Amino acid sequence: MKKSFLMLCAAIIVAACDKAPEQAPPLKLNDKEYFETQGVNVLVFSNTFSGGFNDEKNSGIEIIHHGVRTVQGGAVRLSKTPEQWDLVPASPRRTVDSINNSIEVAMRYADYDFDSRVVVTAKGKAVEIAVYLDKPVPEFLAGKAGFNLEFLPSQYWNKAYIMDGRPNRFPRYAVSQTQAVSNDEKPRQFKGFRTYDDRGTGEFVDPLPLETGHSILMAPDDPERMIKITSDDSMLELYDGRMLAQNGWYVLRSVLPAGKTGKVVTWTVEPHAIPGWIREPNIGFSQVGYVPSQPKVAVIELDKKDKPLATASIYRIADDGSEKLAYKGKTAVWGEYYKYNYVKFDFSEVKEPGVYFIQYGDFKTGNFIIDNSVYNWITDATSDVWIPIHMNHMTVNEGYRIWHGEPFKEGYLQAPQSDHFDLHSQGANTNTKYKPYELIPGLNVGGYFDAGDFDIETGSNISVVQSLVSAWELFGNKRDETFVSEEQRYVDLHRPDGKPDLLQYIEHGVLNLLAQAENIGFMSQTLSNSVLDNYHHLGDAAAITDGLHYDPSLPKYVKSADGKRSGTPDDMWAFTNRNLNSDMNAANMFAAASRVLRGYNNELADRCLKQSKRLQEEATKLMSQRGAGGMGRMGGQNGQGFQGGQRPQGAQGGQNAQRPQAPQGGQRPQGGQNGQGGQGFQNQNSNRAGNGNMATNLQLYIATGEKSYIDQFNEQIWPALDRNVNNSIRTAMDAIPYMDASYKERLRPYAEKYKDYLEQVSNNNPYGVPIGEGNWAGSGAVVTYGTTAAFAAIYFPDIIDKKYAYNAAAFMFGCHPYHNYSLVAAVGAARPKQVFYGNNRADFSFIPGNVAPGLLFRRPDHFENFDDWPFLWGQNEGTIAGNCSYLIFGEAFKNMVSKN
Ligand SMILES: [Ca+2]
Ligand SMILES: [Ca+2]
Ligand SMILES: [Ca+2]
Repeated sequence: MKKSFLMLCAAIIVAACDKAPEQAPPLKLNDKEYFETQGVNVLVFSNTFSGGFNDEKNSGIEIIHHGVRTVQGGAVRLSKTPEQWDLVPASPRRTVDSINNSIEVAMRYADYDFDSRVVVTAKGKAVEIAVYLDKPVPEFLAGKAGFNLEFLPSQYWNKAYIMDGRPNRFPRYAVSQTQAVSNDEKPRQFKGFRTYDDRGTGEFVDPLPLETGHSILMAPDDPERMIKITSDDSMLELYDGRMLAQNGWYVLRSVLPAGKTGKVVTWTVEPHAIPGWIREPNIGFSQVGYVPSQPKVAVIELDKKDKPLATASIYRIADDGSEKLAYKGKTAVWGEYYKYNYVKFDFSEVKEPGVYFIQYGDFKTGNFIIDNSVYNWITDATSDVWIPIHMNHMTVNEGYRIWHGEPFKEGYLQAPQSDHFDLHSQGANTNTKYKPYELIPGLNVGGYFDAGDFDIETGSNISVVQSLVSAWELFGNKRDETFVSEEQRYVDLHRPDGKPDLLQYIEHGVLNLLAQAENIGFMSQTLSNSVLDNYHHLGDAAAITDGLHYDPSLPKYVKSADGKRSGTPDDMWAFTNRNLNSDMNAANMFAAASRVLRGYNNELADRCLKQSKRLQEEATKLMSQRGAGGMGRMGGQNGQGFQGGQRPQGAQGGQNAQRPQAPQGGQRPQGGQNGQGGQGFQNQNSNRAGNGNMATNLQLYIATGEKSYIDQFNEQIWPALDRNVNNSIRTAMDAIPYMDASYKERLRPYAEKYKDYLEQVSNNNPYGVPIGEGNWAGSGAVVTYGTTAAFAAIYFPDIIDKKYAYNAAAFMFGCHPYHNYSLVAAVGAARPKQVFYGNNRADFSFIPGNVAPGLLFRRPDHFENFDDWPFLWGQNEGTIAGNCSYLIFGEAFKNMVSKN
């Protein structure tokens, strides 16, 4: 309703504007080094292409158009519709010329010794984009290299475009024409891998244009999206990138002419700016609702040109459906945070259970509930649906639907030496008794898919078991909504089987990790895809590989006569670089698991304890042999560096610094696609892990009662707390139930210090939680922060207020920048997010209970979370480790809330 009203206003303004075009303000280079006018931001390599995952659809020339980043990828590219693993340009030089209102960026493809430059200059309401060559395009790239600009499909599909006067419409689904071209003509992809399986044709698929011409007007039917692009010297070609990959964008490009130097392509790009446009307020509140006693504060995000209103109101929806004013109060200006201005509206006084909404000026939010029960269900979707769907090596059924069949029946091969994708690698030495490509027996059992992909990240799986053990031991959640049969390799959702789900989930995680320890001898880095062309799989996990053992003596795509082997090299690989920190984490986890499994599955409990002691001993011995100073202290090479990198916030160093780094074992140093789960989790847990055998010693003490373990723990914990209280207090609190009262008393001063840290974080931004700025957004860190804060409020209620954990919950459930949707799939009554980067992302859907990384920071000043485009993992992917740490958060939080 409101939107169509605004559109109408916009249309009227546009109509008026046609009569007085001189009123539209010109684009100007601002002090943040982008071109700006109200409603339009043109960024020129504020965000650079990253080497780790190549094209993340987050880089180059970008346009934030009426608040939405709808255009990106502006750069010289080597193909028509670049995919994720196509080469991206390095940008060795970026020069901002504020006098001439222009930015110049040098681009380089080292693989082809190919350099070019792009110069973007503001010219009135438009920018001119010009590509310069000092040397002609290399021969192989002639006719291939071009200047590309990409447009977000979900914001343009179904809208009109007009090319050289010919009207047309952006297609809702990818249905256009392609040609097959010899692989010899395909520019090299990332590290020489191929994103496609050519089925033996020797050809790749090359899209044909939807339209070509010299002038295109996009979305004349939508003033917020309308852009006019013209080129006198080059042909504009419009492509649909989704022909090759579901995450492709619409691409407009001009091929660079062969044999020429100087200014070779010139475009004029004019994004329409609605005169006087002001972004709608984003009224942040908890979609899940509030318990009566808690603080209730809405955070209202405002355009800087918007004038804050002095008051806001709370309306109650009465039993007869009428709306009654329940509270009216003053707003309080918090101030500026990046590009927006913030005011807060405290309505803590509203305590009566009921259904409410917020009214701020003309803006009315969706409804929310105040009641003591609102948080009761916050983890159910995660525990009953998301986690079991991510069980590997099982068929997973729900009602009438099979989520996936049993994957990877052929097992896992020893990885050969490989500088791999997804941040994995295998060194020259396998460290095992297996030869490269040899089947490692027993690994195709148990374990969890990492995230939106299907590998088993060992580090994540270890943390999953640890989280599940904590949930079991600390909160005793015996919920039984899932049928799990390891014998049948079958999972059925919503079917109780008399066994607590948590124990079954722990058992399932342990089965794979034990198989690694027993068959490999130590913890693998990962069990992952061998070929890139099935790594990006979307659909049934059981269809990723053919389930048959790879036999190189057979021709590709051919099966053996007995139907048991095939010539298709699709078997998964086990990456076996030994990482002592990972072994130490596993020792810690196995000790905890053995304790929980005792009495449920004694045989498994015995195996866990045996591996725990062996790995702890071996890792300790090997570490002291390696003799690095930090190791004894921190228990592993990751520990230290990791902590430094993590705090205060996530991937600070941002995309360039972090991503390309080789993985250090199972732990992703930074929010890699996977690490992620990791991320938030690791914030805390890797610290715990990083605190190394400190946490392991505690777990072994709890498991065995042997005094030597707790003596060592005591020797380690106090210096660790002295070094950095917020990194170690969670581990310290984990010990409270097992220690005497004097231990807790000795912790009190550290709880006081921790409170100082919480206070400091609370004041850093309007939302009062740590907000990350890495290229994997920061929900994980918020969850971790909230978990530790909740535990602290439980153990030290006289020191630590509940408000810190309440802030974290509110952020997750809707009180955050950009939009106010709950970041947890299907959780939050009125408006959870609708699309996530799960393995069903091609359907623009979600797997219930998933936790999105959330608000992705784009330099220099923009937070975003797309809810109509699932394919940006840094915003929308959930990970097994992250979602299990959300489970702990939920349990700790509910426990805290219930305490008076
Ligand atoms: Ca069960
Ligand atoms: Ca196979
Ligand atoms: Ca992965």
